[in-house]
Amino acid sequence: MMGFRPSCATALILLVLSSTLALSYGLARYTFVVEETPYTRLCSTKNILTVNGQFPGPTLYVHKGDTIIVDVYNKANYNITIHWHGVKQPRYPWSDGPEYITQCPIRPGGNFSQKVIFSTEEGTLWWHAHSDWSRATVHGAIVVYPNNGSSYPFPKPDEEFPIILGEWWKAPIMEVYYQMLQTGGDPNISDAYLINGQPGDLYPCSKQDTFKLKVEKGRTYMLRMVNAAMQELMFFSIAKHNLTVVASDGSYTKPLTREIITISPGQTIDVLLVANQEPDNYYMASHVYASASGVTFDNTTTTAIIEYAGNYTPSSPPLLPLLPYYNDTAASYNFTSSLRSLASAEHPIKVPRDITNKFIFAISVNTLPCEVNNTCQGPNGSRLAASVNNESFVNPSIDILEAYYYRINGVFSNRLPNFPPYIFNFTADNLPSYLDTTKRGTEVKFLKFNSTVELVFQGTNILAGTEHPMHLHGYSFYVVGSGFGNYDPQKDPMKYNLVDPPHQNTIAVPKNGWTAIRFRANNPGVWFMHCHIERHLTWGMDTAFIVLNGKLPDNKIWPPPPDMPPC
Ligand SMILES: *[C@@H]1O[C@H](CO)[C@@H](O)[C@H](O)[C@H]1NC(C)=O
Ligand SMILES: *[C@@H]1O[C@H](CO)[C@@H](O)[C@H](O)[C@H]1NC(C)=O
Ligand SMILES: *[C@@H]1O[C@H](CO)[C@@H](O)[C@H](O)[C@H]1NC(C)=O
Ligand SMILES: *[C@@H]1O[C@H](CO)[C@@H](O)[C@H](O)[C@H]1NC(C)=O
Ligand SMILES: *[C@@H]1O[C@H](CO)[C@@H](O)[C@H](O)[C@H]1NC(C)=O
Ligand SMILES: *[C@@H]1O[C@H](CO)[C@@H](O)[C@H](O)[C@H]1NC(C)=O
Ligand SMILES: *[C@@H]1O[C@H](CO)[C@@H](O)[C@H](O)[C@H]1NC(C)=O
Ligand SMILES: *[C@@H]1O[C@H](CO)[C@@H](O)[C@H](O)[C@H]1NC(C)=O
Ligand SMILES: *[C@@H]1O[C@H](CO)[C@@H](O)[C@H](O)[C@H]1NC(C)=O
Ligand SMILES: *[C@@H]1O[C@H](CO)[C@@H](O)[C@H](O)[C@H]1NC(C)=O
Ligand SMILES: *[C@@H]1O[C@H](CO)[C@@H](O)[C@H](O)[C@H]1NC(C)=O
Ligand SMILES: *[C@@H]1O[C@H](CO)[C@@H](O)[C@H](O)[C@H]1NC(C)=O
Ligand SMILES: [Cu+2]
Repeated sequence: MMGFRPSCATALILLVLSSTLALSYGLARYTFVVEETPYTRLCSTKNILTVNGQFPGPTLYVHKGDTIIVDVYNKANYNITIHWHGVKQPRYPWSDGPEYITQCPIRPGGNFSQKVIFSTEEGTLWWHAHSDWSRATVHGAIVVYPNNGSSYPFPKPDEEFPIILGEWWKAPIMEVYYQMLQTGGDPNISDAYLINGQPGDLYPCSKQDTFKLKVEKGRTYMLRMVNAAMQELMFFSIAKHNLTVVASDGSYTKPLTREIITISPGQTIDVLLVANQEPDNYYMASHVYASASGVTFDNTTTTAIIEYAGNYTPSSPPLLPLLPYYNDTAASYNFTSSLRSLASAEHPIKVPRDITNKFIFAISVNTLPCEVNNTCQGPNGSRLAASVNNESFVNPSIDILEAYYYRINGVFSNRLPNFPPYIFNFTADNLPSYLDTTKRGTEVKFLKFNSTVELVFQGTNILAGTEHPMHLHGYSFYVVGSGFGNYDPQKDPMKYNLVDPPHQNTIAVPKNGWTAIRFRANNPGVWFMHCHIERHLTWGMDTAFIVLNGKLPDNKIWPPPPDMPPC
């Protein structure tokens, strides 16, 4: 996988060309050309959307606190937007990227110069398309190094590599997407999972291209892991080696040594790998953690190979790690709930203690009646949907940010309930089917600048309980508590961790359980919040926070750039 660095020539030309670009003086500049490129996997070739012809796309290398410009050109036949996942973009939602939330899509032939403002993030993040389902192939890693004068809070690894988990359909992803919309049922499952774009040699026609990580005995490697899969949480392990987690979602963690990790779609995890075994070839492997009963999933296993340097006859096949069973909720939850912020003097944390806004958001998969005839492929001929507090989010046709900024009425409304509108045993078995349905609308939530938010996500067992990796744009939040069953507002807060909770931008709410997060609303703008399982996002498990401007000049959003894509 090729990374790339900005071209000084481009920066110079632009500097000479335009005084309106004075803001960009000195900023590193990158070019992303979105185009259709033929790729062969699993014995067949199809065109996929790529950035600069690469899949996975180019890795961006920055330092903490940098601001960069990415000039995005759409040379494909699909609308596109690019999101910088986990980058807070202080006061600058204009470049955040989710279509119809902060911008209209860049249409075929269009372009958009996106300013990406790094602030407190340090570690690994990623970028991906945020338009229809194009993120399946339009994604790449972002490496945020410590800034000048500081260093990693652990011994510097000898080498570092992005490890990007992906998901591959033999059919064009847009056909899978459109078919799901048309039938109203579940989308077709994928044909493979990928490690750095390759399925690995357990799949047909994949042996020679299997990703290989060359290591030397005694050295330490940092794997910058991204789960870019569309639909699934993943277990990951390396035969005979431990993995020591040191960061997640661009924040350092206390070192956590495990044989197996779980990573949610949207999440990033930095792990240290010590090459301390006999020189040989060892598999790294990943398959799903999928616990919803009655929901089919791609149960294949992707692999890559750790190849030690030296003269030896490698085991053939290499040793395969033992991964947990697909529905091993205990293994997944054990890992996710064991993450802790580093919370050191150099990397302090600030968990809000006095809470001004408390919300409980019930998150459900639902059904809606099929339009006109009753033959959709959801349960009982229904159309599948999903909701937050019984509101299934509908994308507007003008983005919410511009509608808010220019005061265009009728695009969204702020009536998302603060608490679930119906109280029932959310996680009970065999819930009555009248609970299946949901309202639809474009409902958001306003927050005053500098308010302190506690948000409890309550999973439900409507249709089938499953995990939901909830992602918030514009912020990282502290995960102060979680558990199974129904959240208890009296007892559960007493068990919160306010000392070293992990600082995440994506958190998997456990199956038939709850997760409590806290954040200070100090980044004004329009910030999408959604499940990072792609079908749940499409079905409407989404909302947005509109964080209002504060009183001081630097508490207000910047004005928009001149080249916002038109609606
Ligand atoms: C970028 O888009 C603008 C506005 O549509 C257009 O004027 C300009 O020519 C485009 N630039 C390139 C290099 O395509
Ligand atoms: C770090 O900053 C110092 C002082 O500002 C400077 O002398 C040094 O060259 C910088 N190092 C790098 C790698 O940029
Ligand atoms: C989805 O799967 C069905 C059943 O195997 C198949 O008929 C259909 O062509 C598939 N659709 C796409 C877009 O691959
Ligand atoms: C993995 O970690 C455990 C517990 O720290 C330790 O006992 C074991 O030796 C380690 N294994 C390897 C291969 O490093
Ligand atoms: C995966 O699913 C297929 C089809 O349902 C089944 O035949 C196969 O046994 C499963 N494989 C594993 C490893 O569970
Ligand atoms: C996991 O799946 C297996 C096989 O389908 C089943 O026997 C077992 O009860 C399931 N475990 C849980 C915790 O659901
Ligand atoms: C979580 O997993 C670790 C390591 O496998 C184990 O030591 C610990 O007991 C588990 N904790 C729970 C609550 O299951
Ligand atoms: C009725 O259902 C069929 C089969 O799913 C579908 O192809 C057709 O478009 C539907 N008709 C309308 C008017 O929605
Ligand atoms: C489907 O319809 C049957 C009969 O009306 C009902 O018993 C069942 O609960 C329904 N299932 C769902 C998932 O709505
Ligand atoms: C809710 O449902 C769960 C699962 O069936 C059950 O264990 C629990 O006792 C129920 N809670 C209440 C308050 O009824
Ligand atoms: C935000 O609130 C905190 C705590 O009340 C206060 O210390 C801080 O000054 C406020 N910040 C701004 C910009 O208002
Ligand atoms: C592409 O975006 C434009 C502008 O929002 C919209 O009108 C059009 O319907 C979109 N096309 C598709 C295929 O979604
Ligand atoms: Cu979900």
